[in-house]
Parts: sequence; structure tokens; C-alpha cells
Amino acid sequence: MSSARSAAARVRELRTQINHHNYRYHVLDDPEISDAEYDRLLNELKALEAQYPDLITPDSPTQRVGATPVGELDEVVHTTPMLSLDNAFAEEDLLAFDRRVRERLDDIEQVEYSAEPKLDGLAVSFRYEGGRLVLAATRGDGMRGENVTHNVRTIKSVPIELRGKPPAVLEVRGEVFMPIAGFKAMNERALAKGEKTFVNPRNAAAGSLRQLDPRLAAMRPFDVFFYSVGETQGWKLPPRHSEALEQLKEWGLKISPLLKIVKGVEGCLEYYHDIGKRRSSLPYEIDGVVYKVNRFAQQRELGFVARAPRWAIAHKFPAHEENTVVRGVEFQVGRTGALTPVARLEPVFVGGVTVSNATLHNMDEVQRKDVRIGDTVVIRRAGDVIPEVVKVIVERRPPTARIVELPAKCPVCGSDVEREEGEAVARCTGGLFCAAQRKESLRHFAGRRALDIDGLGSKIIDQLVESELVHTPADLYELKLEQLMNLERMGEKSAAKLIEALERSKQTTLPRFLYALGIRDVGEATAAALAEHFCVLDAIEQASEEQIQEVPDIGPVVAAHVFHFFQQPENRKVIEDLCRHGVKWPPIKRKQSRGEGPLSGKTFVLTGTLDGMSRDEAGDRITALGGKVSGSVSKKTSYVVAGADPGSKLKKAQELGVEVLDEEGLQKLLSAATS
Ligand code: 5U1
Repeated sequence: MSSARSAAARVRELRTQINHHNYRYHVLDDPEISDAEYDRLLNELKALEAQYPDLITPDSPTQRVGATPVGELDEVVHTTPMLSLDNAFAEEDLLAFDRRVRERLDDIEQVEYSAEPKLDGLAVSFRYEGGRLVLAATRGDGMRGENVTHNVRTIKSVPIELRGKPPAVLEVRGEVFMPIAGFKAMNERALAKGEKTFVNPRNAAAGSLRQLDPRLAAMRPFDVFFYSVGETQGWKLPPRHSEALEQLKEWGLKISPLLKIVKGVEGCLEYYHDIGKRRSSLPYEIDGVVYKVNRFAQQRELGFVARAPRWAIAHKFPAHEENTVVRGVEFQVGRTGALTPVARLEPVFVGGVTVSNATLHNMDEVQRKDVRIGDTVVIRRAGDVIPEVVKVIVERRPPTARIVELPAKCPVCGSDVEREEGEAVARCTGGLFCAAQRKESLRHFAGRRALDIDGLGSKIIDQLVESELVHTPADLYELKLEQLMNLERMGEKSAAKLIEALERSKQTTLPRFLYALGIRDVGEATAAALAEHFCVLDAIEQASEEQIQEVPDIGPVVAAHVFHFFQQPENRKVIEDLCRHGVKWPPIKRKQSRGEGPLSGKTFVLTGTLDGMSRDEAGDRITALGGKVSGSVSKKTSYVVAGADPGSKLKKAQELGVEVLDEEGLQKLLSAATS
């Protein structure tokens, strides 16, 4: 057999395997192999396709990202209208809905409903022909939407090809959304790069899905749940909606794991309260639950009113927006000294809790929204985050309303407050002299994602700082049982547990430790990148600003913060004390090849989006051949590899006369180095 023929066979085999593992991971949430094994399969397929481009097909798992942006979004006419849902805000609304349904169904006693959470994302229609995704369109006005196929193809949980024996035509509808963790990580990355952040996952999803450039959408952490069927050809629908969804799952389409069949209105209400309780722990935002009459025959009997079906309703969670009055504005001092204006409000019940404070973020926001003391404002609780002031109801402003002013001195420690040119945030200059900064640093240090000290809650930290028992995180490890027992609401048992938790927390990881230090703008992702790049803490402490900038995705601002942090003798002392108390982490294996190879001595800087591989993969291939990958361009850089939308690094390369390669140039160089 020729090598091209055996490559074709291997490509087919790899695609089958990868599609199978995609299904296990995305649809069943039950992966059979590790991420690393999955990556190996995908990389092998990419390498074969790079070597034999004739074998590339549009439905290959490597072909999610199209090469070119679209000019504008085309209009799409939906073959069956995309319906909207009526809303039930109160229990009475739901009771009335159920009554109407039963009356129209010849007064049956109890209706079978299928229930599932209502996600706060974007409704999309997906069309599969011959099992292949041919079109994805936004809802638009229900009759006409916009073609977003180029972006939807990049969503890993949307199959490009269905499994098994799908019908000739299958139109399915679902909600595309951004999980909260992905949204936060995306914002953190944007912040580190000085880019625009999104206010909430819904806005992020809506904005990103309508992107013209699929390479940008591909970088956004989308997910999807399919919830209904549109036009079909060659499929005799089963009797029930829930059975149809189960069949979609068999074909590889992800449905909500919280889908449930419930009996009558009582079953609906039980489901509603159950999901309400679980809402805050779900990895995505939901704004209610949806009930659908489960039997298709009954759905047909019920029909529609305007564009909403009589057989379905969205039962919304209580409104998260209310009006109230700003009684005053105080300034809270955060971990890095940032002063956050907080509106003290006339207490108001919002979405199940009484709210008496709302963040105003910073002075720019106060001025932009023109919030004054005495104003009536709209406040919002988005998910379960801190409530915020949405806007002022100017018509209700009393003549006595007072303008909010930034204090010249820190309200906690009296140190000067500074606001740097062009910065929205004002800061207390007191550093760890400021009790507020100390408390916040300790809360951060003990947090679940940092050293994870179980039982070291906010109230205990307040007492430890106020009683001067603890000044720095290292002091925590000097605490004695008797000292803890003397704190308010702390018995011997919980004190002993806290001592145990402190002991346990000493065994950590370098990324967690770096994150726990609370360096300005160093979130989890940046801490992990620093750890991976430098491998040992010593190297980070010794690194220059330029060397820190070599870490992928760290720009000059964050590099300056990291460098400055480690220059401070008091910070070094805390680190030294922590290590002396036994805080430790396992060594990190160096990723960059130090070995000799055809690219030894060559330094590469990667910028922009590459088509055929991610920047990480390109970096792995370069280092595997002995080359080095750096995050910043200098005279010593051998090559700058510029993909689509390159950043300022391309300009710098041109200024310094560094050779610039496009992706093809890099591929050639890598092939030459491999052969
Ligand atoms: N979970 C879910 N969300 N959602 C939205 N189901 C559901 N059904 C919808 C909509 C607009 O419409 C049906 C009427 C198909």
C-alpha cells in the first residue's frame, strides 16, 4: 500500500476516534481518555492533513475554523418559525397556563410536561442535511435571522457531522451560551492584554456569535444545549418531546442534563424550586425554567397564539432589578488598595434577597451614570454576584441630591489616595499598613482557588487583623490553638480544625501560590502562565521586566506589576517566611526543550491567530525541535511568526528588522527542520 493510501486510512480512523471522543466528552460528559491523549490524536490528524492536504474535508474535526472572515452576516429565512415563549412570573401565571392547557385538552386531569432550565444565552437554529451541519442562524425576529454558521462551526459541542443514522434533514434549535468560568477566564485574559471586557456572559455570547471573523469566535468559550426540533425530513417523530430530545442526544446533540419529565402543575412547581436552589451552583446562568407539554399530539391540539405556542411557558425566576434610593456612598478598600465606591441603599428585595449595598465600580462609572446621593436608582443582581447600580431615574432626583466625591485620604487608614493619569481606579497608598488591604489580602490568600484554607472565613480574618494577631499571610502559620479559641464564635473543635486546615494548605502548587500572593492583575491564568514559563519561584523573583514579558500573554503592564511586587523587600520577606513555615509545592517539569535540535539557538515570537494550529501547538513543535518561544520581540529574536490580526509585535519586528514569517513560512521551516 502506498504511504498516501495508508495515510488516508489513518486519517479516517483518527476522525472516527476523535468524533467518538467528542461525543463522550461534550454530549455524555463522560470522557474515556485524558485531554493529553485527545490532543495527541488531534495533533496526529493535523500533521497528516498538513502533509496530505488533499485529504482535508470540510467535516474533518480539524476544520472548525474557516480561513476567512465573512463580509457581513447574511439574512436567513427560517423554514419553520423560531417561536418565542410566554412568561410566567408568578405562581398564579403558571396555574392559569396549566388550567388553559387542561381545558383545551378536554379537561384532562393531569398533563405530562417536560421541564428544563432556561439558559440566558442566544437562541440559534441549526440545520443538518445528510447528517452534516449546513446552516446555523440566529433567531432574529423569529421569521428571519442571521447566518452565523462560520462561528457556530467553531463551537466544540456543536457536531459538524451527526452520529449514527440521522435523517436527511434535521433542523434543531438550541441555546448557545457562555459558561461562567469560561466567561471569567476570557475577561481575565482580555484584562491582562488591556482589551475590552464584557459585562456578562449573555452580552459576551451575543457579541461574539455575531462576529464576522470566525477565528475570533473560535477563541470564545461557547457551549450549547439543544431543546427543540424544527423541520425534519426522513424522521418519524416519537410520540413525546422528551423522546425526541433523547434521540437528538444519540445523534450527538447535547441536551440539558437537567431535563425532567414532571406530572401536572405540582410537578412543575417542585422542579422550579429545585432548580432555583441549584441555580447558583450551576456553571452557567439561567433565568428560569421552561415547561413543555410533552406529547406532540397534545402540542398539535393546543397550537399557537401569534408566535408563542400554547403548549410551553417560561417560568422566570424573580426579577433581578428593582428601584431604590441611594442613602450614601462609601468607599471600600480592596486588596490592591483600589477604592470602590459602594452605594448604601434603602434596603430592597431583589431576586429573593434583601439588598442594601450596590457597587458603583469606580469614579468614572459614578460620573458616567451621574449617580448622586439621594437619587432613585435601578439596581440589578446579575446571577449571584454583587448587586450593581444600572442607572439613575433622573426624573426622581430631589433638589437636595449631592454629588459623590472621591476622598483625599483612605477611609480606613488615612493614607493618601492617588489616582494615576488615565486610570479609572483610585488607590490607597497605605499598602499593608492599611488594615483593609491586609484583610482583603488574607481573604484572597485563604480563598478556595489560592491556598484553600478551609474554615478561615471573613469574620475570623477580621478578628485576626483587628486583634493584631496576623499582619501577613505568613503569620497565619504561627497561630496557636489557644489564640484561635479566644476568638469570637470559635470553639475548641473549630479551632483545631482550622489548625489542621492550615497545616494541609502548606502543600500547594506553584500556580496557586503565585495567585495567592495577590500580585496586581495576576489572576489564575496569569499565575499558571508564570509558573509554566519559569518553573521555579526563584527564577520569577530574579526575572527582569523584559524576561517576564516573554511569558505568553503577559504584556508590559502586568509584567511591571509582577516585577515591582518581587522588588519589594517586605514581599520577599513574606515569601521567605511562608517557605520557612513549610509552604511548598512539587517541582514543575520544564516544557521548553533544552536539548539540542535543528532549531537550537533560534528564538521565535508568535503573534496573531494561526489557521492550521493553535499558538500553543506551534510553540510545542518549535520547542520540540530545540527552538525557544518568547513572548516579546527584541533584537535577539530570530523570527516573528505573524498569523491573522497580529498585535504590536509585528510592528516591533519590522522596526527592529527581525525576519517575519507567515504561517506557511513557519510550516516550511518546521518541515525542513524535521526532514
Ligand atoms: N430550554 C429551553 N429554552 N427555550 C427557549 N427550551 C426552550 N424552548 C423555546 C425557547 C424559545 O421555544 C420552544 C417553544 C421551542
